Amino acid sequence: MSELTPKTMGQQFGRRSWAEPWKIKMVEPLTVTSREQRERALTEAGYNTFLLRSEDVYIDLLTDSGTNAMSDRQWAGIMLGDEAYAGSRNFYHLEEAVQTYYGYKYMVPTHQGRGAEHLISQVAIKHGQYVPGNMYFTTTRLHQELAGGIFVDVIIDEAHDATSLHPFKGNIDLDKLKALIKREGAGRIAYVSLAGTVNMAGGQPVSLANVKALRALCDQHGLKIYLDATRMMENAFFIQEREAGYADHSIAAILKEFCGYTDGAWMSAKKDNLVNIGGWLAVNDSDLFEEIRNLVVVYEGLHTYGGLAGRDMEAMAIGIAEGVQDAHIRSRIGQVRYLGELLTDWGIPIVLPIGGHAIFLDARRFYPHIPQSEFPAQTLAAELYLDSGIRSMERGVVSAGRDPETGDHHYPKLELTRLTIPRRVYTQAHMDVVAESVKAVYDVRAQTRGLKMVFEPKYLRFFQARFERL
Ligand code: PLI
Repeated sequence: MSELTPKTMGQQFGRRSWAEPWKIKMVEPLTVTSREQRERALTEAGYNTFLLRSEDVYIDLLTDSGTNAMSDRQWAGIMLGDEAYAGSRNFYHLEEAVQTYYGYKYMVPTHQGRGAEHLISQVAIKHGQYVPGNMYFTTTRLHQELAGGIFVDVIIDEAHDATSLHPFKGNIDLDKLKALIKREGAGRIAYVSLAGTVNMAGGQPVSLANVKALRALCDQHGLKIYLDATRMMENAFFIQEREAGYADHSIAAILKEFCGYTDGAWMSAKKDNLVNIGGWLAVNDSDLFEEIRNLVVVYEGLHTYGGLAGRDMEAMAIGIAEGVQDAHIRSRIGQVRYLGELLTDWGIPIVLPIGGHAIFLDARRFYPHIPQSEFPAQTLAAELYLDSGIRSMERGVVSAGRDPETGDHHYPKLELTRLTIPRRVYTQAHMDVVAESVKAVYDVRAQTRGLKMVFEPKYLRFFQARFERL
């Protein structure tokens, strides 16, 4: 494998562009606001981009979750919705798509990813058990903690270093996991919580070699592996690009092989599966599935709709088959890289290697004069919005929340502002506008002051916290 730099990583595209494998059939007008309007909107929103109204936003890079553009096939599928309470034909189509592309035996739909996280945490964690994982995700860790679990980060150290060019920064450090097993005993571990393209690390992938070795270790100790498959199709792209022997394998083949090393998966279909709402939970063990099938009725809906309309399940089944196409993923990640390379060319600090779903601005290096206690990444998200109406998201100390034991802030090493690219929504020209706005904010960085938090909700505070300028 050749050395990775933002430039060499794009070389597999050769001279050929990553142009989108689709054309535009319908458009949605955008609103352009004045600086004055944005000052007012941001103050009303307590300097939290989650509290802005979307009509006050120009280019919305808050998240890639549920913000995808559906295809004409998916919209046609919406008209085929079978809105039966029980046994909708769209459920069977979805079940077949999950079995075909992910390879798991049993599946229930859920209203979105966290519905599935809730179910798997409730059935697979006993109070006081440890849940080792490759870095936390906000909703995942919260559901694990609410089920009585204790999250332990076992990702490789490189993941916490925004500048490390390790090609698989999402990998589990098997020595950290072995040490936990040795210290606590396998019986005190609920399962290994493995995520593809680790969101909080910058969309960084896990290698097939890592999951294979993890499987072997878990088999020695009778441990299960459950996968957060939310962005696993994007993870498969990085394996195809970087892992020896996989260049000629399709994304679909790599996805299925990877999932085959795990015992089940939960999914936020709002990402890779190209829909606006939905999720699922799939496992191979029939006894565990019976428990899940029973619990889904309590929290989501009957096991053949799980909180979704029949039409949503149809769109998801079609989205799974579209999302796994090589040409789709290649242009999706190509667009993310295009933006990232514009920024690195201007010397703007971002997480490298460029990940799957977003560009993560490194707010520590962007604002070295703002201490983490004054929320540099939140500040950067606010400044970007003020400059151009672009909406981004904090992924730093605010997102990390507090330690449930001590009540102190978690101070993560990574203090990031995420520019998340919705799938099939924006054009290359939009990416140029975004890059120019980041540059404008970077040019005046020395004058920028941090924020103080003036309201803090108990759970997942980043969604609703309010701030004021210092
Ligand atoms: O937002 P949900 O409930 O459909 O999915 C939760 C969820 C689980 N795992 C991972 C890796 C996620 O990224 C995730 C949701 N992510 C959001 C909303 C995001 O903006 O990244």
